[in-house]
Amino acid sequence: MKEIIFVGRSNVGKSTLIRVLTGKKVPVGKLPGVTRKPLRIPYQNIQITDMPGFGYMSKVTRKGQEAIKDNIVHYIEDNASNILLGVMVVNTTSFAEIVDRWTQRNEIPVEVELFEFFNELDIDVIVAANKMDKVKDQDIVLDGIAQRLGMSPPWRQWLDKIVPVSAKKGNLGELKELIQKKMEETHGSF
Ligand SMILES: Nc1nc2c(ncn2[C@@H]2O[C@H](COP(=O)(O)OP(=O)(O)OP(=O)(O)O)[C@@H](O)[C@H]2O)c(=O)[nH]1
Ligand SMILES: [Mg+2]
Repeated sequence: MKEIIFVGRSNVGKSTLIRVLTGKKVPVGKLPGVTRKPLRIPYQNIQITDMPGFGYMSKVTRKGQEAIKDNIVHYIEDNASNILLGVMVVNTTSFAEIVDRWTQRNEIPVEVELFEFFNELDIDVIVAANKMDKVKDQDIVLDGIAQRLGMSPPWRQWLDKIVPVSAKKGNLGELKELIQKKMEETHGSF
């Protein structure tokens, strides 16, 4: 079955977003590390996959975190032919700071790596810029996200790639329409 996969750092709101989108009672929580293995949720004639988050999690060692990231990469690799779309969820309030911290250490930030990985595998990817309810200078912050993912600002040039949302407020912005469009585009080919 074709699938749309939601990935992102832990606690960014992947599961909450899927809850709003599908209306299904997907487990969510305040602490990072709620979703521990890929959870498949039926949605129309496809499945939505809620992935565990990568990065910091209470009670998980650095090595454990690394293993979770590797599992995500392998999952995408193994299922690439079935994946219609990747939705990379980011916490808009902390994205720039985290990416810059990694870059200063000469490490490739996981979100940048994953974004490029989807592109390499020719899988369409949308960045859901979540927690917009907490963001003040929205255009400036969204420009910063675009730029760090290799898309030159202004972010509004990338309306089919970057979608501001607030899962907590039930605001999916254009995400639902973009997903619908993607599903219709591929209709008939599966
Ligand atoms: N302010 C705000 N909080 C949000 C938003 N979306 C989710 N949250 C909160 O963020 C926390 C984490 O939400 P989850 O949906 O469990 O996050 P997740 O990305 O699935 O986390 P893991 O499963 O641990 O990887 C919860 O306390 C949510 O209420 C949002 O749009 N705005
Ligand atoms: Mg989750």
